Amino acid sequence: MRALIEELAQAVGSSHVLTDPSTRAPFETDWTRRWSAPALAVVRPADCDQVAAVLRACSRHGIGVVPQGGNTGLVGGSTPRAGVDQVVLSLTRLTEVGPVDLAASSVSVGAGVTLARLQAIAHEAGLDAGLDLGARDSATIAGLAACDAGGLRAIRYGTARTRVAGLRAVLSDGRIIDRRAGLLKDNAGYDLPALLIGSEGTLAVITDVVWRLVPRLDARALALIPVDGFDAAVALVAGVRPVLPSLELCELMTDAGVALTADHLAMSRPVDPAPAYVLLECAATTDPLEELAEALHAAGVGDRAVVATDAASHARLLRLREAHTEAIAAAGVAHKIDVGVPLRGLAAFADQATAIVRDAAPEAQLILFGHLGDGNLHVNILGLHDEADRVEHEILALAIQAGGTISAEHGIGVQKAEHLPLLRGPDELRTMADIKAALDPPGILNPGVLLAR
Ligand code: 2HG
Ligand code: ZN
Repeated sequence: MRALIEELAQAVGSSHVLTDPSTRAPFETDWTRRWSAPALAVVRPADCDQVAAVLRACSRHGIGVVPQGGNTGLVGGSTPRAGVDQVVLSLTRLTEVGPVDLAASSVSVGAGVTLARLQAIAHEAGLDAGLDLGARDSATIAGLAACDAGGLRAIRYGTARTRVAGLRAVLSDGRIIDRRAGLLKDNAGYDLPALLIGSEGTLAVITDVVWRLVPRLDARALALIPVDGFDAAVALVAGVRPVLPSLELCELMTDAGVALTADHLAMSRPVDPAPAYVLLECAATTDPLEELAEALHAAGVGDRAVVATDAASHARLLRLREAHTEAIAAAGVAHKIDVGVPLRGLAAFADQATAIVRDAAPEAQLILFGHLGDGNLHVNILGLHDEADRVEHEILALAIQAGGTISAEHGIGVQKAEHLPLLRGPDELRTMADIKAALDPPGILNPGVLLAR
């Protein structure tokens, strides 16, 4: 192993090859604390050429490489796995930012640029990133692209896939795919960048992304609406969505989540307890409040909606939803199951998932929340023990039965690699394995992630 460490030091400089356990530690455990294992080293290249040199060295030595950005993943996809010889390839030093191209409405950024920085760059240019999520201060652009992150505003702007206009990436043998032209129309051959989006670092290492920006909309209105349950929440979406072209956020919370999060934030609860809550935000160039109020009135919920009256109450209500993850993490190490379910089946799914948890672990605490407009539900369970695998399996199977998916935005990672065959048939899995073998012949990129070994 010493030969590899020396080659890595030659590639990136010895101060950027971390071998000491205490300096490696922050890169070896994920945000949830559920996934943790030692790496041989953490390597921190500064640019695309150094990434290629690192990958060539690891290929030669047959050592696994775990690409990592802000380490905000939730499914064990960007930290090492136990029993495998691997290095963590940290991309946080790739922070170059090109000029904003106003005509094309895009900007080229290095892999390690955080979402918050991209948002600030876009804002300065009168634009917006068109993607937003709670981990914005740490989550990095290449990670968002590699995992096809979705977040809070996907109903309007789509997921990361929609935002990526081009990218540059390195294959495990050092070959470079450079599609940074960022053209909207370019159908000359296979869309290799599209293949890398959502590949979770198993096919190539993304080093640069050309990000498509959207107009900045500063006039915003927000309302929190208590509802009688998930069916009522879905009915509310059906009522307001067609008449609210400015709708850009449509979130779902339950009483368990609101109580825990309000407590965690030491915030007084903004509404009386209800089985569920819908949070709606509209954004436009002129104040959309009237449009929102009319839609709520027409949907019959005008009198019970809590409408943000100023910037502070607006931020507080948004924070109540966003801080769910932090509040849950403060309460313990949760089992997180990120599913997508067609909206027509959401309420039945929630009832059945609740029954699964109650029957298997009556003491466990279930918190359901998520992106209602996308049918993307975050099933968080605190206090699962020996029954955890069974519960996870049953809930994933339930999502599939409902016509949904076992991963809506967090990815498959290590957590769900064994479950992927529940959803994708043998022909599709074989095709995925063939693609993996073609792009990563030595199989060193993120071993065990997405495709079980
Ligand atoms: C969110 O929507 C994130 O806040 C995290 O996707 C969800 O903690 C979770 O399960
Ligand atoms: Zn989410």
